[in-house]
Amino acid sequence: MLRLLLGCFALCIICGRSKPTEKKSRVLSHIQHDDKNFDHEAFLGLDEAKTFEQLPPEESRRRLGVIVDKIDTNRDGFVSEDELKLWIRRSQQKHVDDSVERQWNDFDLNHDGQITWDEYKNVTYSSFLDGPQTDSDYNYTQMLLRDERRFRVADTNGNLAADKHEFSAFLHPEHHEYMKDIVVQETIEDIDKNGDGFIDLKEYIGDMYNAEEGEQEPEWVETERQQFSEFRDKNNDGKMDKEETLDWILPSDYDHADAEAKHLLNESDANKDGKLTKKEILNKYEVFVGSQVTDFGAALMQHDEF
Ligand SMILES: *[C@@H]1O[C@H](CO)[C@@H](O)[C@H](O)[C@H]1NC(C)=O
Ligand SMILES: *[C@@H]1O[C@H](CO)[C@@H](O)[C@H](O)[C@H]1NC(C)=O
Ligand SMILES: *[C@@H]1O[C@H](CO)[C@@H](O)[C@H](O)[C@H]1NC(C)=O
Ligand SMILES: [Ca+2]
Ligand SMILES: [Ca+2]
Repeated sequence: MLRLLLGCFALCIICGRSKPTEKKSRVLSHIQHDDKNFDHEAFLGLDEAKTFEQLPPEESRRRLGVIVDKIDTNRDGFVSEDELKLWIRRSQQKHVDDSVERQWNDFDLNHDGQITWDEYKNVTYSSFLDGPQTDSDYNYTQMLLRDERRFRVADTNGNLAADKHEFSAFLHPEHHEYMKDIVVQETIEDIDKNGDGFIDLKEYIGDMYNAEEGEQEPEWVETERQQFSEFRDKNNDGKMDKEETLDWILPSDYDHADAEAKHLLNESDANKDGKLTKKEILNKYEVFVGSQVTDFGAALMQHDEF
């Protein structure tokens, strides 16, 4: 499964402008064990998914019907796998673009169409810069350094100011080839507790699961251990290096849109002819748009309400 990287951003916004970001939740491992919401987000985009979760089933179906007509770009009355894939790609891109647009004015204080590092820093870390707190759970100094490092990588022309494309790369580095190294570096730093620059098995599991006193270990934890040995640690030296970590978080042979399209098709193609009618889709509307708010869905909603 693909490991999800959330930009530092979502959390920054809920905590209010004055607090920096919580980097460690960039990684949402539990998503791996809950496919359902993943589909809805991929299919609808985050904002739409949120809206749909509030709708009664009839209205949800009606709106899905409208979407189906849009997906069927060649208007042959069927939704093909390619059309589905294209739609999902567009939803993903839209989500990224929307998030940049939405946040732009909060940071571009002087409205000159650039977000300078100073602007970003002042907005995100204002209370810390006013007077460093000591009672915090977070090391703001470290987070600020990390943000600056990422900002400098995103800032391709090195003028310490981000245009929309650079700011998008800063917020959503996992979507940009040139941000790959910094994504890997941050991921390793998050998980590498003993500071040797590698992720060993204990650290890998520790990132997703911490045994509570007396609790029976869930089965997926053992599965993850096997995953580590069989797939993650390719050279079998007991730890993941940069290259192995990259393969894990941004596997080059994994296309999220492709996987989601196949998954949605398989779930709803009742007559197994390899394409979907509107009826087939509406019959499985809960697969496409969901039917209830889960904890995870609720958490995502908060991120967007500001
Ligand atoms: C950032 O804050 C400092 C201190 O308040 C101020 O001097 C500086 O002008 C601010 N920079 C920007 C770009 O707003
Ligand atoms: C916070 O991070 C900075 C920079 O990495 C480090 O020098 C400092 O010791 C850390 N402070 C605490 C309290 O861990
Ligand atoms: C396809 O869907 C069926 C149930 O509709 C499920 O049992 C099967 O595992 C799915 N296959 C894939 C490859 O997702
Ligand atoms: Ca500016
Ligand atoms: Ca290895």
